[in-house]
Amino acid sequence: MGLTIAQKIIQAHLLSGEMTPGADIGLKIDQTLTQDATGTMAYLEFEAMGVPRVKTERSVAYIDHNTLQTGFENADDHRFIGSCAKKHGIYFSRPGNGICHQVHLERFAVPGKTLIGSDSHTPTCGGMGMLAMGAGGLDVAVAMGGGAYHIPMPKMVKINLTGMLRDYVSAKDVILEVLRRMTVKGGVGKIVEYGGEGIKTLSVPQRATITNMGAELGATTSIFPADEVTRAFLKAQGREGDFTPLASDPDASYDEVIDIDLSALRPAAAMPHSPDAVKTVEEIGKIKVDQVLIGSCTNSSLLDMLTVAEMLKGKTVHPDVSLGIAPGSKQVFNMMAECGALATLIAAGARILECACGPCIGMGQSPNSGGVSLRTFNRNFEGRSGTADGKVYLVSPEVAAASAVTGVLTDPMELGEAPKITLPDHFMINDNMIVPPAPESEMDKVEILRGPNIKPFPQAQPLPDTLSADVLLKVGDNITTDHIMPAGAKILPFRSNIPYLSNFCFAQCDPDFPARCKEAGKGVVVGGANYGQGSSREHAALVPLYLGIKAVVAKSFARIHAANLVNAGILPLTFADEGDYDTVALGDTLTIEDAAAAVERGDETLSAAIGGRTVALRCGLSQRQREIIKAGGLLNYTKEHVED
Ligand code: MIC
Ligand code: SF4
Repeated sequence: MGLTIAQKIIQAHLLSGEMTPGADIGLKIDQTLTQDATGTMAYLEFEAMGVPRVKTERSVAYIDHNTLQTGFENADDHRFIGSCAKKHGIYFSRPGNGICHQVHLERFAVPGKTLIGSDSHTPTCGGMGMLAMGAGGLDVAVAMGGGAYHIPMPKMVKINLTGMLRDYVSAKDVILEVLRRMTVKGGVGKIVEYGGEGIKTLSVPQRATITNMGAELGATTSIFPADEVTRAFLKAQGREGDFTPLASDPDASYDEVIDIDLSALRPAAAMPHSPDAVKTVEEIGKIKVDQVLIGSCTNSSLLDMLTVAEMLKGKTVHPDVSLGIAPGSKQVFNMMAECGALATLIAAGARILECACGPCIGMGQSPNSGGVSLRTFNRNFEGRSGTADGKVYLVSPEVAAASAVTGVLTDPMELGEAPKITLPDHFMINDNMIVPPAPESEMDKVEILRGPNIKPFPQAQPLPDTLSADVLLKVGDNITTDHIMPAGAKILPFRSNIPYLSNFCFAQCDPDFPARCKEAGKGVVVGGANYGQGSSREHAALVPLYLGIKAVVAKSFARIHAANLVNAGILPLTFADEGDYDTVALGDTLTIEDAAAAVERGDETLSAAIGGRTVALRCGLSQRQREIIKAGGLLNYTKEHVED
């Protein structure tokens, strides 16, 4: 039987396991990336493993998240990451060079290779036929050290694109349509592959918008074939030599096929507060808008910026609207400056922000109280903007630009003729903000520069024989890692200080949770379906570990978060009968006799006494994950297996 694109890449990188859906597979990782909000921890973990130089083909450390620098903390972290990069063989993308995913796509992505990144939007490079996955920092550290990356073998979904996007309808509208159909948990355990005649009409930046926001489906990753469109993009980036064609076999079989006619799509928006709450702009109607923000790793390419500039030419931003624009990379920014697009945007009244994540992660530009903010970003979780009652709608650059001028949510199809933007034959190539590592012969001379904000990370403990702890929190469905460990300008600077971060754990759901944990000394969290969706931040596991959380019992988990819990030595369990979720109350004591032995034996069902009743809990861990739990987390496990 033929193979899908992802199966081909997996087969070529398979170090352990069989390609049967759900089975644990270990993959050889060719490239890694980190960003600064997860990077400090990842490099501390890499140091703790004791491997002197990275063993990957290419590892890159980006600084793009914490660039507000309201105190010394972020600048210290940047310096620390820069020095680690130099010493250990990692390329360092300096602050100002752009958002990791945009820069990686432009300068490093290679079709057919594997990439993991300590950021959930790493699948962006799937737009170029790369198997690119988000992972926890510790998994990235292990991959840098030459270890395999383990995932459950995903099922395959094919999205068959036909037709062609109409004027003013954008790649963003394609992924919004996929989200509308599949929902934020519809992609869990799956890889989404795009194919069909329609893909030929989509450029690499458009494809990357689609694979980027595939993260919001909960999918393991999303991928496009590498074809002549890919070759042209690589050639324009001066990297034609990196091109290899890649396509699925004609008889490849998929677990699910979804057909989308591009010509039938209309400009759409994801309404507050979930990326799958999608309606067309026409259906939502002309609501008043307070803020428009254009940028983020989803929509900050040159194509996006030139489209917006063309739509704003000779216009003025509506008096009631604040328009902010953050280009995705220095390459994009520089080219906008050269061709005059930047001047057009300035003239229209846009507030130009540095090329970084910025407002996407709540680093500035929080909207006014109750304000409506249209953003070309990928997440609109409640409170993520920094304004608790802000209402964030996720839209395309075209909808954003049209609405910035009218002051109300506007379907750009109502405007006149659409601008026709073509990508250049040659991008401006200047990698002067990417610092290469020191040669191996000089690595010993490089001093690691540590700031006072870097605190030791918590050490996981092996599972006790009898697990007995109180339920210290009960939450509902679709809890995001932004709920578990919020980001934003006030908290993000402390990503390397777990004790301080712990004061904000679950702040939005229950501000008393940290104090309750500290008093109890140990505890259990109970969650609904898709627990831990969203970001890859391992802080959402490390902070609960620090607070003494021993297990999380949920209806189901998002992939990266479940892996992060195991890596931190916290046991993720699901209710065998989802109805039991309703019977558990805050304060109940959960006891699993013989927990360590049952996990080690490979028991798939554990019997728990919760509040006087007996409840069956499922333990869906692979053999390797069971050993990690037994060892007390991935770091201990890796140290034990260092000779393997
Ligand atoms: C996000 O978009 O939520 C982030 C910030 O990029 C995170 C990473 C982090 O929390 O540092 C992600 O997507 O993984
Ligand atoms: Fe940065 Fe936002 Fe992309 Fe996360 S989603 S990497 S915060 S731009």
